[in-house]
Amino acid sequence: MRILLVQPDSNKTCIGFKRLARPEPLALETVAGTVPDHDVRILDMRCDPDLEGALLDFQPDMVGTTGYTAEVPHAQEICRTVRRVMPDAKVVVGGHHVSMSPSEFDSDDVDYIVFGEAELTFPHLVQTVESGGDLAVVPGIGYRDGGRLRVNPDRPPLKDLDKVPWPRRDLVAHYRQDYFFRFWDNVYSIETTRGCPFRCNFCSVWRFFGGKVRFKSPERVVAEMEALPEDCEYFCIVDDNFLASMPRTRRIVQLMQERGIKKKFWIQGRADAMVKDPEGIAMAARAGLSTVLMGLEAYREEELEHFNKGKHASVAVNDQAIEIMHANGIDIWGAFLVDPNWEERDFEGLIEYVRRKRIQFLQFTILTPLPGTQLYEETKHLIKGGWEKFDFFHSVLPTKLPPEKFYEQMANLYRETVMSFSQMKEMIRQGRIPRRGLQRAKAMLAQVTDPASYLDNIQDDLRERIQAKLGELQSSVERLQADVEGVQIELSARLQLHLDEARQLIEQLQGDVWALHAELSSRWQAELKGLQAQVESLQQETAQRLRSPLEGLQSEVREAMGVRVERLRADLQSLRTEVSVRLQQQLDILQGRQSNQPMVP
Ligand code: B12
Ligand SMILES: C[S@@+](CC[C@H](N)C(=O)[O-])C[C@H]1O[C@@H](n2cnc3c(N)ncnc32)[C@H](O)[C@@H]1O
Ligand code: SF4
Repeated sequence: MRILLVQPDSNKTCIGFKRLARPEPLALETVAGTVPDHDVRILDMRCDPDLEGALLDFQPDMVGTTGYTAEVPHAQEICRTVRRVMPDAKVVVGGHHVSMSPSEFDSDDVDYIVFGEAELTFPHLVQTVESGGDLAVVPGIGYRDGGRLRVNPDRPPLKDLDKVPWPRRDLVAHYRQDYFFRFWDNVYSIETTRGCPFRCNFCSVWRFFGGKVRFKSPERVVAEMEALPEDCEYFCIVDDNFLASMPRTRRIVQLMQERGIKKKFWIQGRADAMVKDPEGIAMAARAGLSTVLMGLEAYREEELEHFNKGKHASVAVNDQAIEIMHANGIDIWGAFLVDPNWEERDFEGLIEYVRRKRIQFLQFTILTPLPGTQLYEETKHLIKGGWEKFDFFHSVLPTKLPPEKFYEQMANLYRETVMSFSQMKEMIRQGRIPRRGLQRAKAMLAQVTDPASYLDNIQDDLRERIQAKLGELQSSVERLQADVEGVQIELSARLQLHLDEARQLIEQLQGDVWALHAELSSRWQAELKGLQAQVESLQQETAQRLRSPLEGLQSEVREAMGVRVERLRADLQSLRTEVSVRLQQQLDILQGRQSNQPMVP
């Protein structure tokens, strides 16, 4: 099978890390590693936006994409484009957001959803699709069945993380020069653990990976480090808490030193783990640990408690961890949460705290109800704004301060706590950060310290959402058109069928009519003959009946006529007689006169 995996472009309205970090797409590289017998390509739209070109060039049988919550609109757009350009290609979506909130991808543009980890589920899905097998028996997927999303039972997480395939870094080699992380270029990512046993109420990680931590063996981890290219001087360990087992951390850093791995690296780790084993941290520092992202979250005890960070978490523990970092020359990336309910004085308190603690790099994220978290369940009715706002730099919950004031405080928070330019120069001089990434850091800082960038983006954001909605509408219309065409085709087929049936019926009917007609006409013929005979006999009878009175009348008339004629004859005779008498008389008279007078004619 030809499989194209697509990394969505970063959200345009996203502020913050987009400018500072564009790591390799480790998730998709790992997904690609799960199907070694197939022809796989990765398109990273952060570097190359030409999805249509990639589709037409590669002609994939299947296209997979991924996305964090803020990337949902882009991932949806990818699915729509694939459906439009390559309607026969199967579309599959995986990753964090869809696993927590599949309804955004419950659409005709998506064929399959992979919930959670890909290692076992994706190859099973691909093999089932290729062989035309039964999707209902593939655990951990969702698929369309009769126009609806059907979700199969979950698949238990992979037990042995050493079975996670090596990421297919070769598939993104052509993008490598476009990847960066903070001040460093040519940065690689390595995953060594999954999951987290803690239950912070704002965090989706423990929900996604199951609430337990699983580890790759130190040997596997170090083998991955050793395989990184010579010219890579910095790598990131992407685990949520690399320090989850300090004995294992010690073993890894020890192996690194034994194998001569001399690279700087970045981790995320909990403060209480550092406090538990400061010597382990010192060993990690010697092995190249450069920066630790620590979830300090709050500068006030009651707030920290409210986040449910765990029984060993406290501001005092955070303070100790900060000291351990300073003592070992490890840079701190301090992550703090900003509550949308904050007022000016809450921001001021945080500024004062981080200045006092000399924290080099700061991350202030606005408390965001990510799908899958307890916070989401508690506040979902209050959420405003689209998914693209879930970048931790826009408040999706109503702020107590008016938005302008709130974002002014956000910008001020960064302005007041960010490292000065001269401090940065000093770090460069000490070799802690390279000079070439300075420009990127400055660009990001310029953005986060300007209140307008939080608000200005609202217009872009609106435009983007309108465009996304238009795209959705367009594809709904296209779907509708396709549906209508389908219905039309079906209807005309049915109509044809009905017409054929009707024609047959009519023909049958005509036959029946002819038969009936023939039967009737022969019956009528017979009846007519009978009728004619009846009429004739009636005529004869009538004639008969008419004849006798007529004959009587005739003789009466004849008789009467005879009498009249006789009378007339007699009258005529008598008239003749009278006339001849009178004539005789006249003649006699005339003759008498003539004998006395001369005759006149
Ligand atoms: C490391 C990391 C970072 C680093 C990246 C550094 C680096 N070099 O990689 C930095 C600091 C830059 C970062 C930034 C941000 N991050 Co981040 N990050 C992580 C972290 C810790 C690890 C990600 C990782 O690479 N995992 C390793 C890979 C292999 O695992 P995976 O991504 O889970 O992929 C597997 C499965 O999900 C699945 N899968 C994934 N995609 C697909 C696709 C298909 C088709 C299939 C079949 C399967 C599949 O298969 C994979 C293998 O099993 C995660 C938390 C976590 N543990 O996942 C947060 C996390 C992903 N980040 C998160 C966030 C929110 C952000 C930011 C928005 C925060 C911010 N303040 O700006 C930014 C966004 C950056 C951006 N997009 O522009 C959230 C996302 C939550 C969400 N629902 O949106 C997470 C989950 C942490 C959290 N809960 O807060 N991040
Ligand atoms: C992986 S954690 C930090 C490292 C480590 N796991 C810990 O707890 O100390 C990443 C950080 O991102 C921030 N973060 C995570 N989820 C968040 C959310 N829903 N809203 C805002 N910020 C969040 C928090 O500051 C959190 O500490
Ligand atoms: S914030 Fe850190 S410790 Fe808390 S659940 Fe998330 S990953 Fe675990």
